[in-house]
Amino acid sequence: MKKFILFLLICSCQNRVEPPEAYGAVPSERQLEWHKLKYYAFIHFSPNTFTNKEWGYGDELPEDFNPSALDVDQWARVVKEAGMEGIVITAKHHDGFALWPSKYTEHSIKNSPWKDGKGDILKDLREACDKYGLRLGMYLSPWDRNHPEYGTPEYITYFRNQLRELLTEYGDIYEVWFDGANGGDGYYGGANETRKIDNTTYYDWNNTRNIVRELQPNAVMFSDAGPDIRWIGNEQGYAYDPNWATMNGEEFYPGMNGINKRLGTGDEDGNLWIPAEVNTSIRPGWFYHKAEDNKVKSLNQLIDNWYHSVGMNGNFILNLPPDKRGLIHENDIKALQELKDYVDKAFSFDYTDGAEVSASNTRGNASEYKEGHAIDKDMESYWATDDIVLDAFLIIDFSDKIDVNALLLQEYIRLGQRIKGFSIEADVDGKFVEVANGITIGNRRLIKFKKVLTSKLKINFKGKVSPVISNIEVYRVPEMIGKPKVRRNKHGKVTIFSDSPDPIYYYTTDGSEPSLNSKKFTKPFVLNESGQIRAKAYLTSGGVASETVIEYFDIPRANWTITSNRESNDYYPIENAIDGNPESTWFSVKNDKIRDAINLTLDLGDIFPLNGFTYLPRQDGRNEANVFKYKIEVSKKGNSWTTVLDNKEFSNIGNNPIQQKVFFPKTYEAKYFRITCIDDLHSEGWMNVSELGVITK
Ligand code: FUL
Repeated sequence: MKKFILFLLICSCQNRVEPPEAYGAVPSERQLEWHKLKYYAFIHFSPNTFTNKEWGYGDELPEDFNPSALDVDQWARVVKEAGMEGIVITAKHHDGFALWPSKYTEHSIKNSPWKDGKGDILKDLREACDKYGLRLGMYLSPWDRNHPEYGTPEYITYFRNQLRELLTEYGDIYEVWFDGANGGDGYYGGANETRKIDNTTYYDWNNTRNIVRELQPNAVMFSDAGPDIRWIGNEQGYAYDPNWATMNGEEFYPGMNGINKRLGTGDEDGNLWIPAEVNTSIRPGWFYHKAEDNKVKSLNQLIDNWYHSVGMNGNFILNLPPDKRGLIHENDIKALQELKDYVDKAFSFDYTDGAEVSASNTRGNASEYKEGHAIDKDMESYWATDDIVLDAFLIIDFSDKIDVNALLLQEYIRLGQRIKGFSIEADVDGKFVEVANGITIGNRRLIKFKKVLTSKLKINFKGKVSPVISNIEVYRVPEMIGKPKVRRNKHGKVTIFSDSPDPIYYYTTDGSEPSLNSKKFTKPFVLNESGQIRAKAYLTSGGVASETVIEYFDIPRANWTITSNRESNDYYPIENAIDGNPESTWFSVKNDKIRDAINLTLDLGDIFPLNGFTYLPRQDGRNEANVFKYKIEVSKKGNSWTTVLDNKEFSNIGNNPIQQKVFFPKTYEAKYFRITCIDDLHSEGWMNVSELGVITK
């Protein structure tokens, strides 16, 4: 009998076709758990919420933190109802204020008026997360503008003590968020000075990370350089193709400059698995500002973020900043629900259900690797080819003709990220016609293409090694048309355009809602005064309308002249700063030896009542030469100058380079406006401006 069993065992071993070997770096079990998530919330809440700042200086008083109706149960309910799976909270942001009664500092809610200092937001949030079945993550800012010892070894002990509190007192933590920012100056216990640290050594990351491993072995650690998940390199919520989950991690450290683009793509064949988390805020800023109540991301925008995060080999962390009441604002809730409705509707019916699938090759002709596994919804089963077959295709046959316009592709990432190149073809009148293509897939890739009526889709894969596909889904998602862009050039000419395929545009200038009865945009027109343009795009093919875009243009710029005390870089003329085109930028020459701060002076051609200004830094994904510290002066005649603002900072302009809109404390009548760059972001002695404007209304 024993011999017979042995014989059977040998036979079955011989018949067994070995699975493909893993390729390159592969995810850890904790990363695989994280890859099962898609979408979760970020909460930015601190004294900044009350002082209207993005980066607190560290001198805010605990009394400043005084929410009138704080209700973390509301946060968790909103998050759950939005279809999100967890919450990462700024337990401590750069201002050093702790949202829990930390033993190690007085700069915490224990000295705030909220609940007479007896409350603990993290404890309440833990309970709320448990109630709604959400995960909880902690953001603990390494940079601390409040702590007197920041910059010395003592602060590292303090930082680690706080980390231990967060990881031992609040249950299971799924993610720890370490930010890379260090803007230099701060309160630092009253020192009011600049403290720069060496990002490569100061935090002794290996030992700091060990604390997380020891206390919360399942938690993933985020930073702009991993070790478990990485930043995507922008704060607009966009991953692009290619997006490799691999990186040569040792070449990076948190807070390293000039790596944003590389973080965006990852490193093909990088030796560590460090996939991307895609972050953005539902509003322009990370903290709540009343002035942004009407700037909540539109449904179109959020859908675009969805395809470029969840659909681009990343997870999506969307920030919902509680307001001064301590509640997630109604406008934010509305936008979240609209996105939820779209996602539920768009991906409710998968056309691979009931479809037949065939493949150009199946590994060893073995049933465990057959093509059916690519549509069986079991993420642990997969279709694989023989080792020597790197190019392969699948055909999905729906038997009837159907309208489709989106596809989900997933690699079996336990065996690495193997595919570099894919295309999708649809059978149109008996011939396969390409409808979309791309480079990387990874854990999850959603591809949206123009609607096609077809009974068969063919998906071609190009592997770096043999492809291994765990899942494919096919959808017909609602058609959308993106918001148009409205621009006015220096001479007052207004253009309306967009990236959408076949739009027509209608617009108004009187504040009314555009419709098919409004003026149709056919060619650029002139707007020679300040005014508002509202525009909407429509799909020519079928009535679908975009959301309305509202652009306000201040006084015309035709008579403006602009000068600087620093020469311009040859390729980036100074006129770029006022040409109305955010894609063109002025760069001064770079010279860190000249100690004079660089300035730009606008001659507005006439005297105007100035209430503020706008500054847009370069928009090309880099941040060198962005103005960080600045001074504003105005003048009536150009000989004597009045200082309006001095030594101010554009907080977070490195990571979130959106338009900075700054109001003056009062109105100044002036013909001349001057901005001086006291310090650029990396103190390299240069300056850039994509657009500079004044606010007269
Ligand atoms: C950045 C920080 O400086 C911002 O304030 C915000 O917390 C964002 C998520 O990360 O780098």
